[in-house]
Amino acid sequence: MVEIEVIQGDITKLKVDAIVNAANRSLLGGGGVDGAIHRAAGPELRKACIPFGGCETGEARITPGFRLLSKFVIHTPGPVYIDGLHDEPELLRNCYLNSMDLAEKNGCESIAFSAISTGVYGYPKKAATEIAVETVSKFPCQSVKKVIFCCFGDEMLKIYQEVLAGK
Ligand code: AR6
Repeated sequence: MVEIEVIQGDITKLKVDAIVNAANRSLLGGGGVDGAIHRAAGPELRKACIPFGGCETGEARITPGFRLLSKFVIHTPGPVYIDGLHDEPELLRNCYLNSMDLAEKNGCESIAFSAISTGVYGYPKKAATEIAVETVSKFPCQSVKKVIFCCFGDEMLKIYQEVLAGK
């Protein structure tokens, strides 16, 4: 079974095989964790994303990590939360599934997720965390041995800890 760890910190500092970026559909950078990842990886990251021509919500693309310590960056645009009745749960689940799939296809052993859609895109934090934890826990991992949920603040950390403890 895959090992799941929750940490609080900056995902750009992690030395793992892949970090997952909460991107937008342009894949060309933005604010939040996306901006932090592009700044830390350097301009090569944006150049590597241009040929994709964007990415649909819930899908994922992989690039090298360039100046990051992580070997790869997996970019996935999460859903903008409207009211929960616009396929948001399924789209968010797809972000985690497609990211795990790319990590597997690229032989990753460790992967760190940011809390996709829980910032600017407004997904209720606890509901998003339940989807993240459930989807990753049930994923049929082969090469991936360790999944890290990287929380940026106390509130998010507490929510992940509660969800993992089944509360
Ligand atoms: N390390 C880890 N987590 C972080 C970091 C960091 N350095 N910085 C922020 N977070 P958001 P979204 C957390 O808004 O909601 C961008 O402009 C943050 O606290 O980055 O999916 C994109 O280009 C929150 O819990 O992503 C899109 O346009 C989580 O990362 C849009 O925002 C996600 O927050 C995507 O919105």
